[in-house]
Amino acid sequence: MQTQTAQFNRLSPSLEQNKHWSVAEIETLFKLPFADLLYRAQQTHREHFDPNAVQLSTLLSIKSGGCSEDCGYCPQSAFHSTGVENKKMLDVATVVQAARTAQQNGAGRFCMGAAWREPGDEDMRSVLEMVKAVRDLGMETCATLGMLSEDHVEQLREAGLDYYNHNLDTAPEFYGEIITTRDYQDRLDTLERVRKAGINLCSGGIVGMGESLTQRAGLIAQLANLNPYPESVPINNLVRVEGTPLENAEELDPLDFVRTIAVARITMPRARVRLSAGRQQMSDAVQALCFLAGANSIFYGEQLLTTGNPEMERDRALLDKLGMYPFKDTRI
Ligand code: SAM
Ligand code: DTB
Ligand code: SF4
Repeated sequence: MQTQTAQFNRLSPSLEQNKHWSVAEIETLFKLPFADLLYRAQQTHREHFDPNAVQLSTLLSIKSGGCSEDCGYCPQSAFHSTGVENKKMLDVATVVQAARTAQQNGAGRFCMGAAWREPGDEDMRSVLEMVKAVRDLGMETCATLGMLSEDHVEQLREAGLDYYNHNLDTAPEFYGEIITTRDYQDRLDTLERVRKAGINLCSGGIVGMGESLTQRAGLIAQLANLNPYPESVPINNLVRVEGTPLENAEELDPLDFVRTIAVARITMPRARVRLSAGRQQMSDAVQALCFLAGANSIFYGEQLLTTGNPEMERDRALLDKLGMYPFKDTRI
């Protein structure tokens, strides 16, 4: 696989004034004839990006299981019996070795995830060391640690964290049916603190949790109307894990997943839209449609946090088959 360095997307979304999107306008996009929607998404995509370049992020769970939040989709919540053990945090050397391996395999960004409602001060000390060490390898760094205080945001900024992932997950109207241990405003507050500190935002959501089309449009409206909208937008297809309240959620029509990607691309033209969880269950054809709809980032590596992801061989073969190549963002 060849690597292409940044020639496109030189401008951060923060340099442009957001258009305000109503939920109704976004719902209208969702209802466009499929070909019209994809054509519009592809046009938008080509205005801002090399359409054949895809950004590769590798995830590592640095602290798994036993989380005190009750997120209905999540195998790591202590409220659900999923067989995921409550493990202690990985040590710094193990994390750096995993990052080195990810880099050798072609990933440009390394994302460290922890099953926390929020990190404690002691946890932060190790996380900061990890961020600095991974950054020293020359990789982009991302962390997802739950809610953050201003102090913790500041420490991450000083350590040089490039991206903070914190998802809105779904529309405000549906949120209470999925999570009861924190509210939507808590999530928005953390995003605001991260944004203020100048750390790039990675924020998206999950589809296929039984939300209505209006609620799916409501999630996209929340993200697109953040001013500025996130630099990185992961769109996850629910991974239905046995033992979670959503284990029997009705499977989303794959074409509706593709539509969600297209609508994210149109409403957040300069964001990196990530085709995130749920790829293992997706055919190559559906993934190709997602790329056509404007997805230009994937999680790369055999494991997400606790569930599987396509093998790297399969991903390399897919990209080759589509004439696509990894893209490395330059540090903003
Ligand atoms: N605990 C932190 C938090 O919730 O922000 C960080 C880790 S948490 C696992 C990160 C994200 O993973 C969640 O916000 C959710 O969007 C996604 N996620 C978790 N379980 C999932 C599942 N079963 N299917 C799809 N996405 C999932
Ligand atoms: C995101 O939006 N998706 C990733 C990452 N951010 C942290 C997590 C997906 C988790 C899927 C379930 C699991 O593997 O536990
Ligand atoms: Fe905890 Fe994050 Fe899972 Fe929610 S999504 S239970 S906060 S690890």
